[in-house]
Amino acid sequence: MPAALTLLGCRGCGSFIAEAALRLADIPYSYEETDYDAPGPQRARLFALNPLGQVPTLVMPDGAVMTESAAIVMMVADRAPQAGLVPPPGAAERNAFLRWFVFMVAALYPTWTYGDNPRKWMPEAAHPEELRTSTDRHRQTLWRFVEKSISPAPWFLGARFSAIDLYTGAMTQWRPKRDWFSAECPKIAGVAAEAERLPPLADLFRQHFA
Ligand SMILES: N[C@@H](CCC(=O)N[C@@H](CS)C(=O)NCC(=O)O)C(=O)O
Repeated sequence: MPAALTLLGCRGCGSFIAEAALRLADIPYSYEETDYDAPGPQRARLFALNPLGQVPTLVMPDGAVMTESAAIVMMVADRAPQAGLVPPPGAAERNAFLRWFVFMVAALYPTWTYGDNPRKWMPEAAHPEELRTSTDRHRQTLWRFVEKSISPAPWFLGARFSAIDLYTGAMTQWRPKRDWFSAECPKIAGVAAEAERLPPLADLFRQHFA
């Protein structure tokens, strides 16, 4: 039995997505809680493994490092297609999956990256918080666009579960948070609620977001 994967993550963060994928795939892993903002040995370890200082960061049994939630999801799907994370080539949902999967990581995720800690990106600026305001606003525009585009039944892609439901479940916990989605984007809120009810993930959702 090879040594388990090691996931560096933090409570309530996007590492939840990688962890949920590993659980759905029944792939054993060990977990290291890593506060990417708190100086100390764990943060130093994170930066040594991933110069972006981001979670999820995954260390493979042979010491190789994987970063980027989407890459980790694809790797897990390769190893465990039965987990249903990625519709396979030829599946009716494949193109929609590719589109929204990349949208989650390429369009939505950076709005938090740049908005969470605006001073990091604008150290000289008199009002760095304006970057948070503008990225928060942009994110709401993006979510409203998603809301108009999808017809969940009950999953983001329709009848088929996919990793996008994990992104939706986690990202709707972040600004502008669940109440906003319930009021403004009920279809997205419904997808998130459905993901939270997945039996293998209910505990994990609670650990990260309760
Ligand atoms: N593109 C990366 C983004 C990961 C990311 O931004 N993670 C956040 C936590 S939710 C983080 O580590 N932020 C710290 C930082 O960017 O300095 C992915 O999809 O994994």
